[in-house]
Amino acid sequence: MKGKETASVSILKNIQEAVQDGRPKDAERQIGQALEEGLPAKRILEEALIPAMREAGEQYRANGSGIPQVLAAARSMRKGLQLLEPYLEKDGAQHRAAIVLGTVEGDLHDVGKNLVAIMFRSAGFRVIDLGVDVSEKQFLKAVRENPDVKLVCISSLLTTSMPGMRQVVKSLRTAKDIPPLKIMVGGGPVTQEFADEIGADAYTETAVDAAEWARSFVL
Ligand code: B12
Repeated sequence: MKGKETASVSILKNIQEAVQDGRPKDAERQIGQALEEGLPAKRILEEALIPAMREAGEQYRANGSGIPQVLAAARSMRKGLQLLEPYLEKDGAQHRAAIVLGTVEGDLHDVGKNLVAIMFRSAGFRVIDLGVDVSEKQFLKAVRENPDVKLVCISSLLTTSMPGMRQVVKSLRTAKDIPPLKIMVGGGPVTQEFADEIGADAYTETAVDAAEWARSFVL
């Protein structure tokens, strides 16, 4: 039993390194092996993929690595998420409600948003992912076209795209033809104070907590 756990820890470490160093093919192979050996997808996500991206981010921030490395890590992360997604979704219940999700206008960061999408799908929500660089108009259009939307999730990784987030919240709150819905915000520079200030219903630091919150507060 102890030997098996040691092997799991070692394969998780290998996956983390492959993602962090931007080796998507290697990451893919290792994740396939881990799944075959029975490691739960959630554990691979939480103990290898998320720490890998966090570490790649730290290295970038400390200026130890350049944009090509960060992009290679983000690509490996995306590949890994694609592989895990069907396994994470299997654990989900039937659809609870729909959520609209997007990274706000001017912002192209999508790794965190994609994680939020996966966590919501695995919690049983139907996710309408609008992608990145999503304008206020696109958010409103998606809500109008999908009457079962109960929650709008907005991601921002840049301080310069945070005013756009404020604007989306304001429009969703004031548009006369949009019924009351919950709004959740998140991403690196976003804080609870900022969420309160712009009138969002919720902020959480991680994608895992976001889905937990929605499970409790959204039908
Ligand atoms: C990868 C990356 C990139 C990649 C993006 C690739 C991609 N497809 O996403 C590239 C190279 C393209 C890039 C470009 C830029 N980047 Co950049 N980038 C990063 C980096 C290194 C990692 C981000 C990441 O993926 N993190 C991993 C994920 C898992 O974490 P996360 O996104 O924070 O998400 C978690 C939570 O925040 C939360 N969450 C996220 N969204 C949401 C939404 C909701 C509703 C909820 C509840 C929760 C939630 O859940 C996730 C995990 O549980 C960060 C540094 C860092 N440490 O964050 C800089 C960083 C975000 N970038 C930065 C900058 C400045 C830029 C550029 C302007 C650089 C430039 N001069 O060109 C451009 C902007 C391009 C644009 N218009 O968007 C700055 C932002 C500074 C600021 N506060 O404004 C950072 C912080 C780096 C730094 N320290 O300078 N970047």
